[in-house]
Amino acid sequence: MSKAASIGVTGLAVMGRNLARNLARTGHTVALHNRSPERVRDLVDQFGHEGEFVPTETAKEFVAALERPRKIVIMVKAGAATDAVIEEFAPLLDNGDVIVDAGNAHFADTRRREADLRERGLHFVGTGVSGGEEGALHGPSIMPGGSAESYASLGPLLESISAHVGGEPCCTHIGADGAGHFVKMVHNGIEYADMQLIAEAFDLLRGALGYSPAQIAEVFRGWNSGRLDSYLIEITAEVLAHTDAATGAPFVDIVADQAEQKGTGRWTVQIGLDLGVPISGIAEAVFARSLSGHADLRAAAGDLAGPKASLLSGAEAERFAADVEQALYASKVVAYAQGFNQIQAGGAEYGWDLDLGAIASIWRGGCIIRAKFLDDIRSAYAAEPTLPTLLTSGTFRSAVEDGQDAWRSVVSTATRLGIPAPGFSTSLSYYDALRAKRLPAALVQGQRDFFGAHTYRRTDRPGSFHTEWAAEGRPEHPA
Ligand code: NBP
Repeated sequence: MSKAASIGVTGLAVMGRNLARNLARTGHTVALHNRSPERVRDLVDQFGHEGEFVPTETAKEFVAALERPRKIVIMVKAGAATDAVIEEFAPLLDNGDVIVDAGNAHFADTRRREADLRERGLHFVGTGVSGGEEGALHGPSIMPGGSAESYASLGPLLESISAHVGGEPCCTHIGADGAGHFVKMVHNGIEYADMQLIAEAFDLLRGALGYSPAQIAEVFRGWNSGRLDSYLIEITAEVLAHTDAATGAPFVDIVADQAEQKGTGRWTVQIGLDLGVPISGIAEAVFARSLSGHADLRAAAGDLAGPKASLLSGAEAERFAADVEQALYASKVVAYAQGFNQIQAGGAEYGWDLDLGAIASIWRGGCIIRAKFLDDIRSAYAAEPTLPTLLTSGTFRSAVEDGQDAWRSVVSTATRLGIPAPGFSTSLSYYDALRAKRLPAALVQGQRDFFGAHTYRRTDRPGSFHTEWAAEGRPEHPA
């Protein structure tokens, strides 16, 4: 008779298998299950020596292998498969058992599932897991939602397998029901923006200075030893330095320039719109991927005229790489400021008591956006938990204010040379819009009142006003 398993994993494709191995390597006894039992056998054959596994073939066997309260991690394709697996296991479980969905579920589905399972006496913990397959094996960033009670029994287990930074686990209880998956969704939206901004920096260095991918890799390596130090900058340098074995060409030049997406970035933007949070940097990143994929549209418009452009020269060329670093940093601050505002708005809408500093803290290791930068975000929220925007906190304010001339210069160079830089430009516009004393929104309200009697508020007295445009609004036309 095998030892009772402290946790079980069902769904043993790449993510589930690596998470199960991570749990076993960390000293937990792990029950294994998968719809097709071959995956269970393969895992035990290849990695059985790594720790204590309890292989099972049926749902009943799997449930029987677990100590109580049972903890089952589901790691299957998000959507209908998750519901199917929940319905397979829930009837076999007892009050107080915990079902963890570690797939990339939409947080609204997680809220629905949590409410349903709570009614049935079970805990449901929608959990964001970031870091891809390597993270799952060596220590991901883990964002569990669900009840505080479920975290009391599950948390130590998850913390033990998460990445650690400075001895602290990259896992914390995010908040009730769908909070974990919501935060993971915004994490992915920020990841889209971060990647887009880095890609724009590459395009600008190439288009304005004529640098080769290998030269740009060197620039990025330099940046990676400063304030932009991050996993994404590090891997970008690797990708840019890579040569295609078949052709000898820079790898980046033989890859089709159509970026794909699995959908979490799109969700972030959709929810941003629903919550009314301006996440323009994240939205531009999602649209930039979408635009890149419209091959027919691009082919049809490919011969449109552009500016007569030549490479930069002289002093402008000399300082351009440093300017791009400043623009990248400032635009990145905007992307994170917008993402954290969306998290704040989600917390307010769904009644989650979110600790923004703790969220920044668990993104410092294991996940794709891990970066030194997140330490500063953590400090900013520690100093002021209800900070309205990261842009106004000490470190970020001074960095962005000091870098704004370079930021503006890079955006105007991009415009002058006809190099698309949607992430840099929209971030700068966001910065300028936030600091503007008056916005042309006043005129938009006037237009709305004119054609639709939508009313407006005045700057000089409270209340709601409408102008009788036909009677008093139209100026006399000269005869
Ligand atoms: P997949 O998303 O490719 O899913 C494959 C797994 O789902 C297999 O175990 C498969 O069983 C199972 N499954 C399916 Br499909 N339909 C099922 C059903 N109706 N009933 C029971 N099981 C079913 O695996 P993955 O790439 O390992 O990702 C797992 C989860 O982790 C997803 O939600 C994904 O979004 C998320 N995630 C992935 C990454 C990543 O880098 N890949 C990162 C972060 C999160 P079978 O073996 O019998 O076909």
